[in-house]
Amino acid sequence: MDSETQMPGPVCLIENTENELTVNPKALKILSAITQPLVVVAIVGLYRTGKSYLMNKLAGKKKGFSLGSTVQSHTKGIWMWCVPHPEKPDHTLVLLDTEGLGDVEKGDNQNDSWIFALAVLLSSTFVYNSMGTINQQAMDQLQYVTELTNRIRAKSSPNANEDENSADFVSFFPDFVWTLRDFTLELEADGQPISADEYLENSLKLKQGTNQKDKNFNLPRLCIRKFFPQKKCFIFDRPTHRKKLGQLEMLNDNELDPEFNQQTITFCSYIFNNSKTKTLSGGIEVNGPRLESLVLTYVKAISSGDLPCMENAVLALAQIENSAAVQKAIDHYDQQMGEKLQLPTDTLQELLELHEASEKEAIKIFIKNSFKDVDHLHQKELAAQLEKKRDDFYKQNMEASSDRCSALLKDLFDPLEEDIKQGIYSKPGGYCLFIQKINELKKKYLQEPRKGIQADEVLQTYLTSKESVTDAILQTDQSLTEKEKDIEVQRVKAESAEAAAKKLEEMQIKNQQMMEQKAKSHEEHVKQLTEKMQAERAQLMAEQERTVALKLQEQSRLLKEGFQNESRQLHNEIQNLKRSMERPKTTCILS
Ligand SMILES: Nc1nc2c(ncn2[C@@H]2O[C@H](COP(=O)(O)OP(=O)(O)O)[C@@H](O)[C@H]2O)c(=O)[nH]1
Ligand SMILES: [Mg+2]
Repeated sequence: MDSETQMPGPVCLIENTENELTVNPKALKILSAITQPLVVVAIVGLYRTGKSYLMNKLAGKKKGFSLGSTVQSHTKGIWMWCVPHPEKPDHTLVLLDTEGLGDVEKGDNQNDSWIFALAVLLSSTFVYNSMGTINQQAMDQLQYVTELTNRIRAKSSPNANEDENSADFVSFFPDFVWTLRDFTLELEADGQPISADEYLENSLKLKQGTNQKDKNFNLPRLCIRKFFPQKKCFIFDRPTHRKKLGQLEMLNDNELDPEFNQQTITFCSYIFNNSKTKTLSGGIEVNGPRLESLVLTYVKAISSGDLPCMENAVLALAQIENSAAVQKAIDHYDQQMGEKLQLPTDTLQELLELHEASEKEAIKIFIKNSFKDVDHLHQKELAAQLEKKRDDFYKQNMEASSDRCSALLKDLFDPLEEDIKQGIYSKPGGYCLFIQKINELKKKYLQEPRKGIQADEVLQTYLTSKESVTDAILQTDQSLTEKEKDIEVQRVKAESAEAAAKKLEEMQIKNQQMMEQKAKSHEEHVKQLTEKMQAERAQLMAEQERTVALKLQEQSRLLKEGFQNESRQLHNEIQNLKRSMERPKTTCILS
């Protein structure tokens, strides 16, 4: 993180008032300046359970997120603090603290579940914090998790015959960490010591039974298991004597319970070393501007009464970045051509080769900077702009050549024209002298370098315009017989017909070259796009394989616990996923 984006303390990112969610532009501005990939850790849970205190530990600071807040005294919503990542160089750690999440049972604020959903959507590690043991009350608080399916959509248009299933979410849901504060139990099961993770695993076991009570018991557990296959649990002792808890911020580590200190260190080092970079479908790593766009898209959807949709958010992001990618590619093309092109070029080939090389680099830049370019619309836009630029250069090249040749002709032939006016050639033998002079000047003209592709054409046009003058000199030359004059007239005619045919042929060749170039451009676009699509497909397969593997684990666990129905449901999801992986890859059509 650059020094100018170093944040002295947290700012509110999303404000949660009674009726609406609003995004804080100041926080967005901070995000927009962070170019590094982000690791986003969000914490959620009931108020006054030590969330902010723990987040300050992750920030490595004693103070930051304010502690002991009551619901009234602080802006409710999501607070953000971006700090340099302590373990991953060139990464920024974004801490998201939620403020004022109420008691689920009171159900007094609709927006609380949106804050919960947003914390899930925006983070790469999602910390659920609660006091004491994992008892029914803690589970009940997790009602927000069971609501997630009604709060979030993964795809904008789920397959008609498949209900949206948890598999669609799982690949892009954050890893789940449960922190248990003031934990007083011994970690053991059947008299054997167990790890915190095993304790969590056991707490999430389902109950056999079909009555409402069992269903209520099972639902949040099943949801956590389905949504968050990647789970971790940390327990914490009470940090200090009850009386000192109020001034925890003032205390030095050596005044805290050593167990608690150790547990905090273990937790922080797990987060620093294992929390992943926030990544979107397609392996897109989230940096500051991208997180900014996600926040805006999600909050806008919620505010307008829609469900925030993960796929749409990625598409909205792609829209912004792909337009910028087209511009970046075009800028590069312009810069290359500006640097290397000197008009007029000697041949059309020279111009086209330069275009081809610059275009190739431009396409590369576009491909590198774009993603999810639906129907290749942006690439087509790039192709159209490059084609227009090539045609413009073609025209400019002709004009530059014409201008240069006309100026040259004027320099060379002006004295001759003056002589004609003076009547120098209007005498016996004058025609022969005139033709000699013309040939001499033509030779000089042809010897001049860098006349460009219009050299012949401009000369020919000039000579044609002088045909009547030539004829007049010929006819007035009394040293020639009528027969000789006739022969000469025929010769001049043949010469001009030959020149006209040559001009036509040259034009055809130019057209042919331009057509070939067009085909080559298309080929280059398709070639680079195909490579990218293959890479993207491999990425997608890897993501899906990861999901299938996690789902299979969960399925076998459910089976072991004797939950055939739930296991079958998961089995179906896995089959759907596998089927979708077999679908033939979309072909690359770019016209
Ligand atoms: N009992 C207990 N209190 C804590 C713990 N961590 C922080 N506190 C204190 O609990 C109060 C609320 O902490 P805070 O971090 O603001 O909780 P939040 O509302 O969940 O963010 C403060 O007075 C803290 O000093 C803990 O692990 N156990
Ligand atoms: Mg707090």
